[in-house]
Amino acid sequence: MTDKALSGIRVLDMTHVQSGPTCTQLLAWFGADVIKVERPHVGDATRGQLRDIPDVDSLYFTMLNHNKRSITLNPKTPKGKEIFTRLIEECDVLVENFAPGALDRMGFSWERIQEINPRIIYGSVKGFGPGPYQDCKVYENVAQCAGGSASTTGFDDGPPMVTGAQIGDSGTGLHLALGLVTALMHRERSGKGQRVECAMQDGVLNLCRVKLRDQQRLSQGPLREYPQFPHGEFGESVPRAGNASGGGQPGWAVKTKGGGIDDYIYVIIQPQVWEAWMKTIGREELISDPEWATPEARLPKLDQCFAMIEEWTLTKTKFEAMDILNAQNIPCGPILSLQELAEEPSLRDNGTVVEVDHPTRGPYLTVGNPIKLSASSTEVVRSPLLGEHTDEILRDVLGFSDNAIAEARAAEAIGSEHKLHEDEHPVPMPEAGA
Ligand code: CAO
Repeated sequence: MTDKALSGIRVLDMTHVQSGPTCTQLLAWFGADVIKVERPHVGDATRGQLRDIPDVDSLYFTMLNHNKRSITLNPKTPKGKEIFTRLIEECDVLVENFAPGALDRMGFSWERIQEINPRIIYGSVKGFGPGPYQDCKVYENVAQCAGGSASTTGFDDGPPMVTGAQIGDSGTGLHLALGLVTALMHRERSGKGQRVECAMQDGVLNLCRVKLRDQQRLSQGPLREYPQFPHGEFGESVPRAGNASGGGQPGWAVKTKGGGIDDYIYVIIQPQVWEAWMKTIGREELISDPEWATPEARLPKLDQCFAMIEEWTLTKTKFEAMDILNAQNIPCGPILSLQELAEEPSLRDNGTVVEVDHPTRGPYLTVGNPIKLSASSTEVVRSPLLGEHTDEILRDVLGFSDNAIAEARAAEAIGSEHKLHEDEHPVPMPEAGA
């Protein structure tokens, strides 16, 4: 791990569910020593959520907590507070995404944390920033709705729609990871830590930036690239745009041969490829026809353009269409199902889809690090079992003796899961520190 970009950085990871864990997983992939603190005998709630195999850590948990070590610790007990304080002293970054005020209620306000370690960087995810909703608990879809994504996703005649991409949770985790690394760089110069806060609503709105662009354009007239133009109605706010492109080039998802639910290809009509398009679909007469030849002429009848294209794409599979269109530099992309993505050899080859072995669940597929650094490669290591590294962390990071560990356990500051696992599972435990 010594050559990794973040090696030497120690992260006290108080995160749970999805938003926080995605952030600390990225830091771990870049080489930080991420110590995940979990409630004794309970752990991150996702360990038990959406379980596919009884009594085994769920894929929800395993896929968000790679390359971390797990300690079970209760900072609400007197001995637990002592240990947690020592960990704050030894760590560079503390990250949490509890409901507002939870860490303060444990006795660790930002002021107290700074007092313990003025160099520490404290990152947190909350649903909302300061304002009327600052005390609310928030999950993914709530953030998508509150951040502008749901009102602008879906079709004009349908309800607001959430998206499958976890832009509220994983999107905010990404924002936070950037904030933490930036704060670490700032600490190099200032010697001081700082607080980094990311609100899920803000993160989603940031990803909906172009929709706020459109909101302001709307006051100058209809949004001519939206499917509502020219026949539909525009109200006072940005409407749902179906599959229309969010940029300046018209695009749409058209059906392909096969008739399956994912037999579609997304196609874009740039002015410079109009000729290639018309030749490909056998409508050469429209190349120079003034009714069709310019973007302005096509704009009011984009639906007819895509209908013509679809007549052709219906004669090809999405992969055949890809080959033909890419050869002519026509921007397009197949609608890929998760099954197709899981089986795609190029994603396996470049480490984006990875198979990982786990001592109690066996092999499973996961998404590896999508950020590739040339001098800091990522090896995806399975997620830790609950409390797997409790003793190791107390010994190696805090210098605890066996007696001190036993005392902490007797005081119920730390859990005894590691022992429980050994009793319950005949599978030999992996080496600590994996
Ligand atoms: N030892 C003892 N207690 C612990 C502990 C530990 N190691 N770790 C956590 N706890 C306690 C907390 O102190 C808290 O107790 P109090 O309420 O008494 O202060 C309690 O566990 C539960 O924490 P929580 O309120 O954060 O958890 P929840 O399940 O009720 O809410 C969530 C979950 C996600 C809605 C909430 O944490 C939240 O809004 N977080 C911020 C936004 C966020 O990240 N959302 C993304 C979630 S993923 O979709």
